Amino acid sequence: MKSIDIGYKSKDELESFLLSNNKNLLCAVHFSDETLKSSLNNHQFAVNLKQMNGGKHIEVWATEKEIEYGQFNEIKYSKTDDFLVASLSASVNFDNFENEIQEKYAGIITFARHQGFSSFIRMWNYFPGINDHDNTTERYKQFCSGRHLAFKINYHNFQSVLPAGTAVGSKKGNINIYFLAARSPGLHIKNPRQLCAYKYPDQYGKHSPSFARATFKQWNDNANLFISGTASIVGHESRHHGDCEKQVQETFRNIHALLDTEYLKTLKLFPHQFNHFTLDVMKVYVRDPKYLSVIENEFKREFDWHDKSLFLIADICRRELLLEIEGIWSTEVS
Ligand code: 3EB
Repeated sequence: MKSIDIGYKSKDELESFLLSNNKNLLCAVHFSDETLKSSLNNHQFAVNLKQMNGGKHIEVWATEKEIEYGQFNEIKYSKTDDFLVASLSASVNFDNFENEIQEKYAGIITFARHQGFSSFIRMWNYFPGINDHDNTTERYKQFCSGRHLAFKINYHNFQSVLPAGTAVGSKKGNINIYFLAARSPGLHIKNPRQLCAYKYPDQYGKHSPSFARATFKQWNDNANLFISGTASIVGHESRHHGDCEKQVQETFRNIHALLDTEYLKTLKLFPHQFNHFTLDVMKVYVRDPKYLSVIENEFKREFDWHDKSLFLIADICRRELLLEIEGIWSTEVS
């Protein structure tokens, strides 16, 4: 049985899914450029990203475990005995973005620690104007600096505790950060085709991006593999400028490198018998809707991925990148 059950549902499916499976809602993430109707109970929030083709799916996190809901300043959360799912929504001053992000991250780290969940497993970051320049420094680079400094101040050897991550540009509105944290660390996984992002040279910003390419986390009798936002980057360099088809292919190679059975075996993920991972959800961030047909054509070779995917229109953190893909896999542990 999955400890965390994640899937995309329509609004109509949500209620009946929870009832018929006897599950509790950990969180519901609404991806839309429309304002959310008020009075959403428990842990629901909206991210200002439009779905392709008018899609209206909700990212639903559910569990059979008992949940405690709460709110602390700008952070809403749900927690079980084993994990914490929390989200921060805030308006920020972009003239002082680096400091604002460092403050928000310091607040998140303190909050999670206080709750007893000091190990971050997976984090998502959405904010408007990711490629805009304020005070001569690109907003994404300022974001990276703020996040980097908050982790560095709060953890010894902070690179080793970084969660899998995504940082993507929305069109307008609040910044949204949401995350999964646990009581003990997950396993930090490197991508053999890519340089660790926290080792990027400073041409990509004064402070390197603070995320792991993937994390593995075992719960009781099941486990998750969280693959970070992955793009057409080999080593540290963007590949295939202006060629979306080739960028999709390179991105797929990067994701397959992390799923490769022989590679995973060398990591000794868990002491139990090795099982294959199955994909639960995938998000595909596309810079411009005009690329959708090219991307979907490449997905014909990955049709099981296509069925599980949510396609979102978003800005990617490097201007030359036309798409980014992330996913969550699960497996039973026997
Ligand atoms: C990259 O590989 C592409 O800053 O949290 C992907 C996933 C990317 C997460 C982040 C950035 C982040 O560098 C961009």
